[in-house]
Amino acid sequence: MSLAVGVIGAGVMGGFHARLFAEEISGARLVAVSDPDPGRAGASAYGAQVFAEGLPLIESDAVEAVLVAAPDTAHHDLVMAAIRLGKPVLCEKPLASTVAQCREIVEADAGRNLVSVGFMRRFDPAYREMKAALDAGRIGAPLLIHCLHRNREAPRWFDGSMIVTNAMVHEIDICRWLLDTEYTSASLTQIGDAGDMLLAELHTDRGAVVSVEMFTNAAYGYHVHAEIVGREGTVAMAEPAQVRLRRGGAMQAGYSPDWIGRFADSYRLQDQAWVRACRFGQPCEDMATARDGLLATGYCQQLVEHLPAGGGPLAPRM
Ligand code: ISE
Repeated sequence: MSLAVGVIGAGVMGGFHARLFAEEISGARLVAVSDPDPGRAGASAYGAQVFAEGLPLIESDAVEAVLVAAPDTAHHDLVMAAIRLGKPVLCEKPLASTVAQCREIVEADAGRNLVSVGFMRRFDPAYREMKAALDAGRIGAPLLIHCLHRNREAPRWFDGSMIVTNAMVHEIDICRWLLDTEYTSASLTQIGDAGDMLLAELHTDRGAVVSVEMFTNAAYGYHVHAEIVGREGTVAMAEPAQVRLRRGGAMQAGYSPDWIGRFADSYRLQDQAWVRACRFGQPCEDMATARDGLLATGYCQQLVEHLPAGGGPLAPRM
């Protein structure tokens, strides 16, 4: 029998996940969508039941598993409700807004493994190939990861810390996963006075360094790139565009306007892996756990605290 999934939140992310469960993910069916805006909920529901709020959706007997794509501040209560009812929950990042809230979730989930966090880059074919090359020893010991993360335009509601908590959090998670490491210190340079460019250098407990250029108003498109430099070689992402347009003496490759275009396959593969794990009761290898969500929120909080001083020590907050 297929897994009955309810999606909480019908904004850009919730709407996208709802479509995946309704149309693309095998072994799943979309049975409910909730959003305070009935028009938005209806448009993402594909005929499934519509709720105005997330809690009744979680409590509904028709819902077996829950995807949370509600505003960040609502994550904690919704995830805790799903744990209380013993329902698997895949929560968009961040797991919760504060370290204390994440810790509460980790404790409630201990030994049950009901909680997954949507760090979808772990399912991106390019990152996975880079990790496979690294783990197979093809580039020798890793020394440095160069990361670049550019958004076309920062949303109007981005505050000074969201360049870290909303955007750079992906590099924090994916580089921990790639290198199987924890961070020990950071140096941070804010470039310009618009608060939209940050250069971070993160040191790890295995000696490798992670450098991240974050630019949230890059104008030309959405662009994420990474290269791992090892002792015996490097492995880097190819530019993601699938085609090249040649015309008038020039060659062009397009960038998608946002992360949904660039990471559509990652979301699909992540949601598929989650559904498979829920249906067959197996742990989903590579999926970020509640503990990974706690660690990511903890590092972000420390980085935000270090922003004014330009850096400082980091430690995994458990
Ligand atoms: C956004 O919230 C995401 O999660 C995207 O994956 C990320 O690349 C972007 O910078 C964030 O604003």
